Amino acid sequence: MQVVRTVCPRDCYDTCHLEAVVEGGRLTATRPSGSNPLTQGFLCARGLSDPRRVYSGERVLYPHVRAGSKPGRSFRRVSWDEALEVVVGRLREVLREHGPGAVLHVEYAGNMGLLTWYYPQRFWNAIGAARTDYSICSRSGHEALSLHYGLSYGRLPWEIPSSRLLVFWGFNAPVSSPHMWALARRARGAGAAVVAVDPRRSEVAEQSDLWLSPRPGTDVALAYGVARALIENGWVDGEFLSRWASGFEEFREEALRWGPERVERVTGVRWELVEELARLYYSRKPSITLIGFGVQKSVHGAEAVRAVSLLPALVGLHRGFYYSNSRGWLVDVAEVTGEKLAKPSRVVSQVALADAVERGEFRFIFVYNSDIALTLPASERLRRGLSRGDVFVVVHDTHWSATAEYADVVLPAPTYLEKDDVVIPYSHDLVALSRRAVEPLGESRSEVWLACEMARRMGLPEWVCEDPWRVVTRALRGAVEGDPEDLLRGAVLRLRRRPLEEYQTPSGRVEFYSSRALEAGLSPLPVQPELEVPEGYFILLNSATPLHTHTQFRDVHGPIPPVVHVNPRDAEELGVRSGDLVVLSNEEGRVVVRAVVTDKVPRGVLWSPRQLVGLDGSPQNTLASTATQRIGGGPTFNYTLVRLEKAAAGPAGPKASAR
Ligand SMILES: Nc1nc2c(c(=O)[nH]1)N[C@H]1C(S)=C(S)[C@@H](COP(=O)(O)OP(=O)(O)OC[C@H]3O[C@@H](n4cnc5c(=O)[nH]c(N)nc54)[C@H](O)[C@@H]3O)O[C@H]1N2
Ligand SMILES: Nc1nc2c(c(=O)[nH]1)N[C@H]1C(S)=C(S)[C@@H](COP(=O)(O)OP(=O)(O)OC[C@H]3O[C@@H](n4cnc5c(=O)[nH]c(N)nc54)[C@H](O)[C@@H]3O)O[C@H]1N2
Ligand code: SF4
Ligand SMILES: [Mo]
Repeated sequence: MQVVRTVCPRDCYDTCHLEAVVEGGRLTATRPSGSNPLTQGFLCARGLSDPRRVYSGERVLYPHVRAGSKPGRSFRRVSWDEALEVVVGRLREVLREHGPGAVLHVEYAGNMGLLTWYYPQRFWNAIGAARTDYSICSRSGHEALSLHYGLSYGRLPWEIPSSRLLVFWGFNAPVSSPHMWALARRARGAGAAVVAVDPRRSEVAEQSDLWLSPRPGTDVALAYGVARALIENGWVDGEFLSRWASGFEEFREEALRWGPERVERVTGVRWELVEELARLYYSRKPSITLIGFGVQKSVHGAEAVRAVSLLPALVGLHRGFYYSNSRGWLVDVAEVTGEKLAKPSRVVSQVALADAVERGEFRFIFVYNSDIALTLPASERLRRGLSRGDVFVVVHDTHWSATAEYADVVLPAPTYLEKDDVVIPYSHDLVALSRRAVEPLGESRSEVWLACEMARRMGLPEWVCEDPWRVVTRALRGAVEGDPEDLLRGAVLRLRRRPLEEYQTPSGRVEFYSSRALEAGLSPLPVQPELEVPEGYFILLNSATPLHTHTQFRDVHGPIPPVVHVNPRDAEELGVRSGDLVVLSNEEGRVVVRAVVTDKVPRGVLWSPRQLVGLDGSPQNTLASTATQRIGGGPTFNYTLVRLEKAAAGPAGPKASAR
């Protein structure tokens, strides 16, 4: 038996360290490793079932070329050589006839490794292909924070246990960050108060000392309410504000406009609770406000992040929030992607990708590390675009993704347990090698190998294919304490970060009144736009479930539950009972799911596990809008407007491509 120390590279707050147990060349188990204190001796259900995912029947093991029409899984197995000849041949043709702007690479964080995610971009940057703006997940919030704080980094998880107040604002940590949540529970055991701000009674709301349930998209109003209560009660830290902040007067004036009546009317939260939260902010220091990606994926999510992030500054805390620390590290990612040596020809919206693909703006689309046919908005239109006769689609994935059903060529990739990589976490600051435990399955080949092989066949310059470890160590030099080369020898290194009291704004202070926003033609203060839900529509929220990472693990844990939560009074009005089939619909399309009648959601609000596939085979994201937020271009998944009605008698039979 052999034990290999490695790192989970999944798009997850926790970036666990784990041990892979290998017997006779076969991975038999994964278990927590002690080298990362955040892992705390446990893995989540996904980390524990990695061996099953590695050996899943859904693995892509060989290169395949399409043999039937799209969508579908009719492919012919071919050699790597033949597959690459087809891919490179078509790529050359498109470049010659339409230029690099007609070539698009789309990827995201299926595996966050520098070599898996970033290194292959050297190839695409060298030919000047178009890329996306990475707006799908957290970008709007990063941009929002940078308006007031400069960079968006905040507190580290290590500070959670000694905090006296933890405010989870639109962040369902028990599900989306089980290890940070475990630290929060420890803090609570030691007397800390835990607060949840979430429209629905989420897992975090159920386990909190105080739960505020604002209407979706009204967090700015709520934050101004808390600010007003702090100001009126004389609970703000005047000394801190005069030394470290600017624009407080303007902010104060606006906050005072948010009196109890107005806040209650807009948010639906009783003033008593608003004041209670303000009191906790004042009386329980230090606190951390953990701002979720969830609250930020709303109609004015970036505005919400702006407003919420300013609350801890009012009570005198330097960056008293956590959002994501990825922009606080000094890692030179552009070194890995080769952006320094070559630039993409154009950058397109990832959120609105369906619009561009449907219009036929690309002739060649290369997808890796992302399952766009399920995860991007307006799935039906995106799928129509991927099925166009004039577009050639290549997918490089570990598993048969939904997007592979729209591919012309599918190439097999090794999972993280079959290759070496380095993962940069976004919450904690520990870096270790994500080490290969077993040989790549079938004929799967890594992203690095593929990029180099394509570069060679295309005759691209040598820098594209520079030794990956040389590239990684260069990107990490100065960014970690110690020698990056020690990673290869099994060291756990700490990322260096900028000081908490350093603000990279033009004034060098926390700018309550943001000069950058003003310059960009935005409101310098956070704004709460008026929201009106059209008659007959509900707001559909959707968030993560414990057994899946986005679309992954359906092969191991079964489908993402195709259900929708409906408030009992809404259900009664619509004549819907638990277990009924219902149709969710809007201008983009329709999805059939099963109703669960529950008071976990308030009236007018629905909730579904995100990225589910409906019982009619339609993805949830058929309903999601390609509208982008003004700040950061982010999505509005948590403000998806839908109608709900009982499905006509007779179950909607699943379609063939119900994946
Ligand atoms: N309705 C709704 N939709 C959403 C969201 C929402 O809240 N609601 N959230 C959005 C957010 S926040 C995100 S981050 C996106 C995520 O969207 P995606 O990035 O598309 O996420 P996954 O479905 O996990 O797709 C990752 C793919 O990478 C593959 N993969 C895993 N490891 C490797 C590897 O080592 N190499 C290669 N080549 N492939 C690998 C997996 O098999 C999988 O097919 O979804 C977005 N979509
Ligand atoms: N198990 C699991 N964990 C994951 C992932 C996964 O797929 N599975 N994905 C990872 C990724 S890529 C991401 S982006 C994160 C996301 O993780 P989180 O940041 O926790 O985000 P969500 O789960 O999308 O939503 C969190 C909460 O926001 C609430 N919410 C929705 N709209 C609003 C609003 O207007 N105001 C407020 N205050 N709250 C609102 C929702 O009801 C939900 O309970 O999780 C990461 N962790
Ligand atoms: S998915 Fe997240 S919580 Fe689960 S093992 Fe990986 S890093 Fe840890
Ligand atoms: Mo995400």
